[in-house]
Amino acid sequence: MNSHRTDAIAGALDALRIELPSWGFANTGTRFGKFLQPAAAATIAEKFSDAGEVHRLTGACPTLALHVLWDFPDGVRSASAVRALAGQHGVRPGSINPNLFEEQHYKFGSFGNPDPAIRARALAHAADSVAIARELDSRDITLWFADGSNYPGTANIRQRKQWFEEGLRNVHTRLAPSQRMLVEYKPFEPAFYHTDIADWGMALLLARASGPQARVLVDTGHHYAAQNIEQIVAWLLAEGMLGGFHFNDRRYADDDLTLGSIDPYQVFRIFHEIQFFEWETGTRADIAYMIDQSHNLKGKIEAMIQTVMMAQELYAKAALVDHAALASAQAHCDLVAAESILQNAFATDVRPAIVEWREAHRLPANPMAAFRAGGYLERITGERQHRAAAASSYA
Ligand code: RM4
Ligand code: MN
Ligand code: MN
Repeated sequence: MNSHRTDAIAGALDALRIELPSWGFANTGTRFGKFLQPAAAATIAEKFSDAGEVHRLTGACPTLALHVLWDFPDGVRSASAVRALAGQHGVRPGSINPNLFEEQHYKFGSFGNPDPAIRARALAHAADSVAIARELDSRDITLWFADGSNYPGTANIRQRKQWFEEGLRNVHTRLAPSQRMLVEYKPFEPAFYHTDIADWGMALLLARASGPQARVLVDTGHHYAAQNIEQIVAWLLAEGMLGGFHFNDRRYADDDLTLGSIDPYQVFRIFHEIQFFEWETGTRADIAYMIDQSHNLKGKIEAMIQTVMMAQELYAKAALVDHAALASAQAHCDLVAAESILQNAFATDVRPAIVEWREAHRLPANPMAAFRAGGYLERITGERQHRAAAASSYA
């Protein structure tokens, strides 16, 4: 590979930062059961420690996404303890995720609940989440809602849309000028007839209605089969409304499989749209990349390292697209040339260039092998296994 191409890869990798999810290190399961792992993290300290290990090996994960209900048992009063842990493990607090779906009172929804007292509770929780984020200098509040209905006729869809607009506008008024709120969408589950924020168009309208610091969050798993996610990404970029991603892969629905495990070409195409936009506009897209996976079968830390390595590989491949040649082929409707530019970039083995980048940054050439040889897993297994069965939350 010539130096122009290795430089393009190094530049891309320097810019790619991937946030880890605190819930990805804890015991989780499916609706049907949980298979507990002796090394799973049960405390916020252990989650920071595991995230610190992933960052130490990959150099790409300086922040940890936090879930308010699971990681801040005393709400904003837990923030100082979290800040101390962050300092200790070299990983900063990342996005703050309110939990508006797990408690009993959210049975019929949160921001869209017909009961005004429950809507007020949901707003108070969202306000607490913003306060936590301010306290920790976290930039993004990530809002995902389980709200929806299971049976036709049981919910007033237009009324609920209005409640969502009011609620999100209210959250927006609490943001500091440097903060953002990211609105996530999901077509179904846990509600199976309608979801209040079902797709990117609804999330976009709600984000626009909320205020200038709101953006849309694209969870790669939250799409119908065969949906063209990179087109959604391109439109959101063009509208200046793409705020972030939740990385995972899907075969059927919200499977939360490892990124790129099913369709790496799709992830490549998403990264290509982002880098093409950046080349065309001469600006950097301000996008928060986060992982949203909680593995039940794979080792949790290994699955995170695997995801980061896959994201780096696909991002590096996208950096090899010759944008000027692509623009020219598109302008001349040279379909085969244009398509081949993408295919050739995707087919390039970028791993040697990534190893060079790692070595230049004094990182292990193979983070997964380094993890397996490093003894961290054995140490935490010894420390944690005695109470693994006792400790388990949703995530
Ligand atoms: C949802 C969505 C959210 C995540 C919850 C637990 O499907 O992806 O981002 O926080 O799951
Ligand atoms: Mn998500
Ligand atoms: Mn999801």
